[in-house]
Amino acid sequence: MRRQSTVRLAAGVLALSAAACFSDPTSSLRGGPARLEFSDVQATTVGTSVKNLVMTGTRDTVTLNIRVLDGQGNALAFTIDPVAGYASTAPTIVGIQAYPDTAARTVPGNTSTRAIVYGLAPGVGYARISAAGLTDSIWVAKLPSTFLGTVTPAAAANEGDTIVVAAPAGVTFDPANTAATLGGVAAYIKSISTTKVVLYAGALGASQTLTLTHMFFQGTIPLASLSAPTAITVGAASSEPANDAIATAPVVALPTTVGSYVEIVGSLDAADADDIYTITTTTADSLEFQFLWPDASTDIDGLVLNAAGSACVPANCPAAGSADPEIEKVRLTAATTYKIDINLFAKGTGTFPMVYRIRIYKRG
Ligand SMILES: [Ca+2]
Ligand SMILES: [Ca+2]
Repeated sequence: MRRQSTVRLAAGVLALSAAACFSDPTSSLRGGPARLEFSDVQATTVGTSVKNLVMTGTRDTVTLNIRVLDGQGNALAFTIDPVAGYASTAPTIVGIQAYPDTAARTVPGNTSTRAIVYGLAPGVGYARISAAGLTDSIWVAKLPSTFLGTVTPAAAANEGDTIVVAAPAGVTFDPANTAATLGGVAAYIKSISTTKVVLYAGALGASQTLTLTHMFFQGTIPLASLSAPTAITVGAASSEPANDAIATAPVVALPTTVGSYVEIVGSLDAADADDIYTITTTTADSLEFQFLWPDASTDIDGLVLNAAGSACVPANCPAAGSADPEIEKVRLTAATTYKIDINLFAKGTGTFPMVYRIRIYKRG
């Protein structure tokens, strides 16, 4: 036992001696201010670079703890000018100021001080901090809380009208995923790009909120859902009530190139069970009529009729079944007028008035 203790002691002395023989290789880094350290910021990839990002908008202010470190990572005592020590590269978007409670601003020993970073308006900017002869910045993104793009028309539209939604600066749509609702009802999107959505006004009603989903801020920061600050009142289709009768049914121009289509959007309800449109051919065309609506429990029929509305073309009304959607392909005679009747045959459990689309394709 005695021998073992002696061996252990000898080994311990050796280890201590070995440590004392080498100097700390980082000792030259000790002492002078080398960098500023900020807490409560997130390293986030924006574009191709990694920057410090304070996501304000969900949290409008962020308390920032600032330390001055030497090259070895030791916290140094420092002071920071509560006015000159802080600046913003975008004062209308990003603000930064000394922590207002002077007693709580600095810890004993002056090794840490607090500031507040806040967002003022949607956009990006840098909050700049200067202390101990050093200056560093935090990239700040203030997220929008409402959709501040341009909506045309902004306040009133008729059913079936197109509404053009242009994204504001910094916001982009995701063409594969962005969806729109008007008054809580899914809106048909006619076309979409990263900067513009064209949709149809549907869902009759007053003061309806337009909400868009799946957008990005600054290209990479997801925005789940934003609503426009103004509401849109959707009135009856401009073709109503003329479209209730064969004789007064409004004229719809047919597509002129093979593969293209024209689209009609309207709605049906118990008090408005038929919408009728007039088409006139120039040449003998093979046309495909698609009658589309959003509720499988509702039975809507599509009828292609002769000019008098007295007979189906072709006979037996092939798009008047229980299918959803109803599709009819028919070759029409040149220079001839026809009527298209979309009819609410049986209401289901969907939302009424029920918004429908009729697409007329030129197939040959
Ligand atoms: Ca209607
Ligand atoms: Ca009608």
